[in-house]
Amino acid sequence: MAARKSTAKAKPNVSAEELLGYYKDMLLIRRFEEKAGQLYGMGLIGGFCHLYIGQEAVVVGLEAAAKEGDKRITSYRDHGHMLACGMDPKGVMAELTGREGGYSKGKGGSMHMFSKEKHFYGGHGIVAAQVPLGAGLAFSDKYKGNDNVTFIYFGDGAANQGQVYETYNMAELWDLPAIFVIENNQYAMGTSTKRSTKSPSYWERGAAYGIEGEEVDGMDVLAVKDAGERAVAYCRSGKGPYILEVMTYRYRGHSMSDPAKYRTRDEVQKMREERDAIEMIRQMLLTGKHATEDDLKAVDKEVKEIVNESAEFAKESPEPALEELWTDIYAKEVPQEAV
Ligand SMILES: Cc1ncc(C[n+]2csc(CCOP(=O)(O)OP(=O)(O)O)c2C)c(N)n1
Ligand SMILES: [Mg+2]
Repeated sequence: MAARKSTAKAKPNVSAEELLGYYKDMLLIRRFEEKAGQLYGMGLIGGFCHLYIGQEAVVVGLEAAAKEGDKRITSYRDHGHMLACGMDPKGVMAELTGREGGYSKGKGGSMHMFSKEKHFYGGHGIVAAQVPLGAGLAFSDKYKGNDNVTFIYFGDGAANQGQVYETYNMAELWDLPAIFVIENNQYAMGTSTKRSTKSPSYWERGAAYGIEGEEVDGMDVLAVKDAGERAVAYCRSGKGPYILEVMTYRYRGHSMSDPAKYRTRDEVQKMREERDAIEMIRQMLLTGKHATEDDLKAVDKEVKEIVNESAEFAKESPEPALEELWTDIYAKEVPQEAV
């Protein structure tokens, strides 16, 4: 096996239409997350809420490499993944506000949403728990004999967990069509990767199990798409799993309750100014004369409308009825004294 590090800069072999599509998809995630942040501040969203701002290119780039029937599973930082695979922003926002119109009828919240239709399997609050579950999803496709793949997203912090390596071992042994996507945003809550491992890169650890992999610039949606296509082609052809370590950065705190004292404002500002994925595509569209400022303004407006509508829907949708406490639970019979 030959694990390798991708150094080739992606060639933008995409049409203007596709570029504009990635711009719109990334912008939708960013504006949606900003709105979620606002609603949280207003007390309309309770509990935990982990925003994906800064990491948009990862999921948009990889979704561009996916086809119908491919599956995805991720952690609690999941709103972007849901929007990118085509779930309805209204249903996602209403779940955030704990309302009936949400994907889990308002009973799951930010970290627990699913869509069978879009093959989105959560939303998992336990760090790395989605990794073996994702291997199970990949196993089901292998068992059924189709050529679908499963994208298993997890963070740099999760990448230090034991269950990840048990999963690598089985996934390679069984040649599972699993793409392990390590979203390396450089921090696990307040712990920087420099403080949590001496290993220079996470994707190289796959070599111990014979798994192919590469590092990707996660602030460049085209590079992500390019690497995603390589990973997908490899997995679909039955060669087994693949690891993508996508180098990215989160602009906001770990969750809404994180004051982010473990890094400087300058560090965040520098990333925003010099490496922002949305800005990069914006410039590419303008300098390549694929779009005018007015075209981009129209996209911004359209995205804003979608997000505002989702927020309105989320505010107007009723809270779940009290009886809903006794549905979607494991107990077949509810003790009557509890009703
Ligand atoms: C098993 C377990 N241990 C600890 C936690 C608390 N916790 C929640 S998120 C997190 C950090 C994970 O960081 P990373 O995997 O890099 O993902 P990111 O938040 O950066 O997306 C920790 C320690 C948890 N939820 N589950
Ligand atoms: Mg992280």
